[in-house]
Amino acid sequence: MENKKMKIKVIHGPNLNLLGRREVHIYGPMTLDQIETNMKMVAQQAGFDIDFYQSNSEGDIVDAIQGAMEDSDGIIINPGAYSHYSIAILDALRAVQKPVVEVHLTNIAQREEYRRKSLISEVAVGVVSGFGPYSYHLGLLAMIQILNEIAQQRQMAGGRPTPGNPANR
Ligand code: CA2
Repeated sequence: MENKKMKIKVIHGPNLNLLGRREVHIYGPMTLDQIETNMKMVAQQAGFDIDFYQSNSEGDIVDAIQGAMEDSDGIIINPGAYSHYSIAILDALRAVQKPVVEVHLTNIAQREEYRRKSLISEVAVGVVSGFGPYSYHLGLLAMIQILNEIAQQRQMAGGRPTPGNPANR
């Protein structure tokens, strides 16, 4: 039987639906649709399924993260402004126990004081910040690498999970 493809869930937080249409001087001219089209191409070429979700509501994002527990192998998330204060999103990401890659269009370390700290980074395998839409691309390459490593380790372990492996987060 053919192996089922691994699936990556990409979650975008509040206001990211406005990309390319407002504040182009900060976030660039590319729309969310364009970013997703590029990511889809890369993911499919690498043999992964990918799906996308955007919401302006914290609770809906928590629901989407919980959904990933059932249907996804890894999460790429730009939590938007929630990065800086949402313990609910942090808790959900911790609970799902899937690898998380956090992405930001801007370099949050260079921005206003209140944007410099992301609560979410605590549960992320890694963070890509400051490369505009390319942050998503780099985040996706990182996730592909992480999931390929997990698949390889599972194969070596004869299909059994490999406890204690940071890549399992
Ligand atoms: O740099 C990032 O990716 C951010 O997550 C973007 C968030 C911001 O609150 C974070 O501090 C850093 C804001 C996304 C808002 O996106 C807009 C796009 C176009 C027009 C208005 C907002």
